[in-house]
Amino acid sequence: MNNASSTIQKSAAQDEFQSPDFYLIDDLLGEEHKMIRGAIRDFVKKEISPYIEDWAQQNHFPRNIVKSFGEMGVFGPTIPQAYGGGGMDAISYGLIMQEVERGDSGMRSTASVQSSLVMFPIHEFGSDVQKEKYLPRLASGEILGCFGLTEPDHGSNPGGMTTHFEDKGGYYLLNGAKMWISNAPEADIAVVWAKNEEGRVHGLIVERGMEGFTTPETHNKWSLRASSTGELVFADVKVPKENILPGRSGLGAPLKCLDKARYGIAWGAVGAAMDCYDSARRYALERIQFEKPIAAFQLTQKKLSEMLTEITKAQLLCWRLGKLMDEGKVTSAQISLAKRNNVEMALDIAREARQIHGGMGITGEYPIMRHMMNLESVITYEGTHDIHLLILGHEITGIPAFK
Ligand code: TGC
Ligand code: FAD
Repeated sequence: MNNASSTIQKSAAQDEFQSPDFYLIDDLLGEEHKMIRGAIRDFVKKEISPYIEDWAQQNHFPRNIVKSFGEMGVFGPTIPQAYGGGGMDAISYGLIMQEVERGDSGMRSTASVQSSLVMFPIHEFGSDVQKEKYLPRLASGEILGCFGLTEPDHGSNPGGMTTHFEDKGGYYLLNGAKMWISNAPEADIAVVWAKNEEGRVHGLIVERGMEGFTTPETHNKWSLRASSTGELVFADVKVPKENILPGRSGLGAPLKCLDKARYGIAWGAVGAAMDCYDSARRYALERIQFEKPIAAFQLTQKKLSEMLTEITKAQLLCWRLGKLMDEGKVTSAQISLAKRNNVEMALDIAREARQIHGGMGITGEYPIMRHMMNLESVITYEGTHDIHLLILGHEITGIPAFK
């Protein structure tokens, strides 16, 4: 495997992560699940943890990680093997997201966009030619994709989008702009959601190099600094007709992709929380104040006990959600509940872990502050915390309170 960090100095910190499993949830997993998780955990320890603080501090997206993720089977784990995917179940996909986000939410962003928001729509709604053309190269990491739904004036309300295309006979003419797009500045292709002349939403595959298509980078982020974020700008882009996704139109198409990605985030957030908890537990046992380890004080034990309780609940939620997904019974509202609960849980744990680390908690010597800042994006993207609450409110009452 390529060393993904040739230009960045290796950090001194050793990754000694040990995963909490208080309710023996491992007993609910198959041997293959544990093998996949172990392989990704080792990969993260060797290829992400030693470098991630420097990547984040330097606002550097390590492009080589894309190829490495492809080699490790991180891209498209649930896509059939015939298209280069892993042909795995939903629990395996979740465990991969958990381990990658344990390393960093920005790294998981790269992976979940490629798998759930680019490969999934091409596999689900694409033509056979599109599947053969793009999926194997996306799976191997030869090319990177991004997903353009959000616009400057339409975030929580993507149905209001103004990006549009006209049928010009031989091609579609695409105009508009997308904002806050993960992977955009580095992406080779973009799955873009735009309205036709009748106002119906369709997915189009736009390739880098098409005239009038640019991807300016978003600067000055305090969050997801190792992930590359940007805009997608379309100025009279001539998109070949064969690049429209023929299988489904309407807002439900991108929202179906979001279900997949939100599922992955529910697992990923557990990874970030476990890393914060593990670091806090170790620090509390080592740090001496008043001639005792701070772990000996009841207030520290309260923090650690509550962290472990919340992680255990979130682990069980993920496992059950994965089972429901594998059985084809999962609902969008169930996914919203898990995404919402687990990201808030991870953010709360990051904040408590920061307290346990005292002043050291604000430095890059420990992963806490990076996770905390990352999670501020995770709690906003893929549907904000409050939008997921309203999705649940809609499910409970039958009344949509969005508008
Ligand atoms: P609404 O009228 O409720 O629905 C429109 C159509 O969509 C259908 N639908 C779904 N279909 C599949 N899966 C779902 N989860 C669905 N939710 C709704 C619905 O049945 C309807 O179908 P039809 O056939 O009747 O037309 O839509 P609305 O406009 O009222 O909006 C509802 C709302 C607010 C929940 C939705 O717009 C929403 O989820 N907003 C949040 C936007 C969001 O999450 N954006 C994410 C952008 S991508 C991103 O953040 C990537 S970050 C990646 C990373 O770096 O990891
Ligand atoms: P707004 O929608 O303007 O919301 C602002 C506030 O108003 C929020 O608190 C929200 O909850 C609240 N609000 C809005 N509507 C209501 C309502 N009806 N009732 C109550 N409260 C409401 N998008 C993509 O398409 N692709 C990507 O790859 C992508 N990557 C991203 C990466 C990062 C780092 C970030 C930060 C965002 C990314 N996004 C992406 C965009 C993300 O999905 C949006 O930021 C998110 O959906 C919220 O939209 P907004 O930022 O415009 O906030």
